[in-house]
Amino acid sequence: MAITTKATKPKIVALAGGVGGAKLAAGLQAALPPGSLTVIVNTGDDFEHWGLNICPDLDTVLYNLADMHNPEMGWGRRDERWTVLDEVERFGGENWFRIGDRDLALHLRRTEWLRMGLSLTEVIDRLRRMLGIPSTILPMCNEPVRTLVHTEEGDLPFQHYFVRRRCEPALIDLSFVGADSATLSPEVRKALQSADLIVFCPSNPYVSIDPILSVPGLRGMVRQSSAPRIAVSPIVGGQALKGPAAKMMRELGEVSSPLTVVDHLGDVLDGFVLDRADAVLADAVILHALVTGTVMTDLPSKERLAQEVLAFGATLRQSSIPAD
Ligand code: FO1
Repeated sequence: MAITTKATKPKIVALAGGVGGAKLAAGLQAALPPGSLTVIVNTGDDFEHWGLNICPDLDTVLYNLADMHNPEMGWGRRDERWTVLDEVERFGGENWFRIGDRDLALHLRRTEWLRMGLSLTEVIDRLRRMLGIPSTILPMCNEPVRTLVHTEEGDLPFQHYFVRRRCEPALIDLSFVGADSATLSPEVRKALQSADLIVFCPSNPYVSIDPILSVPGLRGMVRQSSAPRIAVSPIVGGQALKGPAAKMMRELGEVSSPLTVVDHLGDVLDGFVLDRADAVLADAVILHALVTGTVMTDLPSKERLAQEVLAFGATLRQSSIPAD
């Protein structure tokens, strides 16, 4: 089955977290027929702040798929204003985590709906419909799972490590608090069951992808899926394009290389996409490999990479069908 044209309606599932994940998700949405894409999003970064439920990775995907994102920061809204943040600061409130005025409106509504008893899946679906997004966006689970960063300076909740401490404390390990009690939502289960292709977006393997795979049953479903599973490297030329993935690899005693990502996720993958800057490593990838430009600077470059990933997926799908 071809999974590259807009004429058919394939079911593509993307696993995403962070800015790189949201960028490829936007490219996939642009490359596919409306309704073909489901993005399963990391919620390990979520926390409570100013009494509100904050879901940074879900919101980054929402804003990117609605083309409302701030392209400079990668997170938050375009044309943002910061009046409330300044006033909260005036009254002695915390200002290290910057919630803009427009972004605040989404946080107020989400928190209100969650307090009314809606699940996070229902809340995100309401928001994406209101934003006119044709793709399905699913939190990895409805229960709270919180990434706790074990550092040489002690344990830090994720946003305290990431934003407040700017990822400075050296990483020792990570845990996903609450993952043991999380469950696969019917929506995530159905999406994975019916997937024609599973794409691991170029997201940090430790703090964006691992929390998703920590939801009991999810890794097993990906592993047993008959759909090709492809990851796009978040490491280009030894560096993460954004975020602390390369620094984390070094602190964990690994080399900051796409091959480290392959080692880390290899058991759930069939194919791996490397940037041209890392072409010399392609032969060392133990999976099917595609070398192409993976740096996404605007919508055309996101869509072009998405099309290449979809075409790569189609070749893997064909090669897994036994010949008559
Ligand atoms: N990242 C920052 O580096 N500084 C911030 O003040 C900040 C605020 C923020 C507010 C809402 C939101 O949805 C995301 C925000 N982010 C901020 C991004 C976020 O911390 C990270 O991108 C993710 O958690 C990592 O994937």
